[in-house]
Amino acid sequence: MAIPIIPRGDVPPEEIPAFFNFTTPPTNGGIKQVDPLTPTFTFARNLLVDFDLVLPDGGRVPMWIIEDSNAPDAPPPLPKDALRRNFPSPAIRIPQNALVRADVLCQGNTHTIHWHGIEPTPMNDGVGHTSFEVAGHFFYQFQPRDAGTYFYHCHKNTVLHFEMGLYGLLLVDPPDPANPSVPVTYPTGGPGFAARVNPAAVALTDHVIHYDVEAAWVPDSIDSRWHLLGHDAFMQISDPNDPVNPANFTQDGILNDFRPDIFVLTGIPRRINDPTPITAAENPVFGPLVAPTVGVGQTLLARVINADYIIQQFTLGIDAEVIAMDGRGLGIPPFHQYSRPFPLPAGTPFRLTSAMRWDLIVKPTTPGVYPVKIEFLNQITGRLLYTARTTITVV
Ligand SMILES: [Cu+2]
Repeated sequence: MAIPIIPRGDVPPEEIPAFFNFTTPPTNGGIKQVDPLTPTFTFARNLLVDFDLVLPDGGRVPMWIIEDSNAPDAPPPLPKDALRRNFPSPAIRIPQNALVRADVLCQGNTHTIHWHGIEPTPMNDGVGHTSFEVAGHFFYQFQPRDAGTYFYHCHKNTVLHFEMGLYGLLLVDPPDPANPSVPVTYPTGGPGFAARVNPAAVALTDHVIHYDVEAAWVPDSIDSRWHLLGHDAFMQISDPNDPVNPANFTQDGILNDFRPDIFVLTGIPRRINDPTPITAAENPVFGPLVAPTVGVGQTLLARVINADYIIQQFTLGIDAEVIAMDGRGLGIPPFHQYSRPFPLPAGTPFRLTSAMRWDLIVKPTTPGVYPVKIEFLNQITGRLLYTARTTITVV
C-alpha cells in the first residue's frame, strides 16, 4: 500500500521573514545569531578536529573532537595542547543563570552543537534536523537555569558523529551561597558547590552542597569499524519533493550494527580483552577525575554520564547519596514534592542508558581504597561485554 503524503503548504508572504529567521538563519543573508542579546558569559568551540586516541598497547583510534580554541597551553608535564584538544572534548563550565553566547566554528562539512538538557530555544538547541546544520560560525545563545551535569555534542549525522567523539562535559555551577549574586565557575576536580536540596534553606541559592573533590565517570564504547567511515556515512537524503523514496534511505548501513571492541572511561581506553584497572597516574588530565583521592571528613562529588549507546551498570564499594539526575537536583523547589535525594549503599548497582546523568555525593569516614566497577551491557541482550574498574582512594 502506498504511504499517503500530506502536501506541505506554501509559506504565506507575511510569514516569510519568520520562516527564514527560524528555519534557515545561517544561510539567510549571513545571519549568525538568532535574537541576539548582550552576553554575560562567552566561550568558543571548533569542530571538527582530528584526534588519535592512543591505546595502552600503542594502537591508535581515529577520533573527531571539539576544540577549545581559546584554552591556554597546559602546564608541564601535560602535552602543550591538552587543554585545547582532548577526548572527551574540553569541559565547559558556565555560571548558573549566565546569558551565554557560544561562538561555534563548524569546519570540514557541517555540524551542530546540542546543549543536552539545557533547553534553549529550538533555533539555539543545535538539533540539526529540527533546525539547521552550521557551516562556518554560528553564535548559539542560551541561559542555563538549573545547576548540574549536562553534556554537549554534535547533532549532525548524530549516530556517527557522537560515537566518533564529538562531545564533552557541560557543567552549570551554582553560586557560593555566601555570595549568591556573584556568578562563578569552579575548577574541574574541585572544590566547588553543587545543587543539593538543603532542608535549612532560606533562599533558593541555599540549595547547594560544598564538595572538596570532583570526579567524572563518563563511560563510552567504541566500534572501531565505524571509525573508518566518512562524515556523511549512511545519512538519509531529505528530499522534500519525494520524502518517502526508498532510494533515499540507508539500505545497507552499519550504523544499526554496534559492536564495540574498545571501552573508555572519561577518555581512558581499554581493548575488550584488557581488564587492567584505571589509575589516576595513567592520564594526567582525566586520571584524577576517574580515580579520585579524597580525605576522611571531606566530600566527593561524582558526576556520572552515560556517553554511550549501550547500558552501563555502576557499582561503588563505598556508601554514596544520589543528589541529582539529568541536571536537576532532587527535591529542590519548585518541584521538590516529586523527588528527594536517596542513599546508595556500597555494593548497590545502578544502571544508566544513553545520555542519563546522576550526581553522587560520597562522605568517606574510613581510609582505604574502594572499588568502582562499571559494567558495559549489550543494549539488546543485556550480555556483559566489558567491565571497567577504578578506585576511590580515601586518606
Ligand atoms: Cu558533527
